[in-house]
Amino acid sequence: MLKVVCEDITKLKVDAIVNAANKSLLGGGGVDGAIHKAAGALLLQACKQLNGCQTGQAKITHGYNLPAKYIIHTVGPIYRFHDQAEDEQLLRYCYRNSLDLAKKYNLKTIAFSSISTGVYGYPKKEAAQIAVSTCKKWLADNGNLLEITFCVFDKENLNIYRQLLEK
Ligand code: AR6
Repeated sequence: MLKVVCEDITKLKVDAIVNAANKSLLGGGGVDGAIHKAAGALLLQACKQLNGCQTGQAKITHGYNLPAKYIIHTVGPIYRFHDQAEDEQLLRYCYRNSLDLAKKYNLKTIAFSSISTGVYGYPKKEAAQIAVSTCKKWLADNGNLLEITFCVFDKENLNIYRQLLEK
């Protein structure tokens, strides 16, 4: 199942939330900053043990003070840093690798932030199309194993996801 909510992702009670991190995994601004602030200092300690993360890859930690049990940290592409096909591919990998990791941990519910659509500059509509199509395909390939929530933070993105999910 796929759905969209417009909320602060740090408030969601799901098995895992997906953080839009950077390669250092040591925190930053945007949703990453909000997650580190809400999860507490133990998250940073755990992230320091992970040795960073490549673009398109995903790593997992506990949720610490969050209502979510786990945090999956993925690193989206910086828009136009690579050519368009590569940007798209890397963003797809973020979703797919996060879902594979959730499956590996036997999780049932996962909520994604809109990876790369803030500081990293990915156009919201293009990013949402990639997010929805990748998740739909993953669910079809994996027997609808997970309940997937897209957690957006603004009306524009909410409307984009609503339209895509109605189809
Ligand atoms: N809950 C849900 N979504 C949020 C929240 C929140 N609390 N706060 C922001 N968003 P961004 P990126 C949305 O910039 O583009 C960080 O510094 C926001 O509206 O957080 O992948 C990292 O450390 C936007 O749609 O992530 C990296 O250096 C979306 O989250 C860099 O930014 C993603 O925006 C990653 O950039």
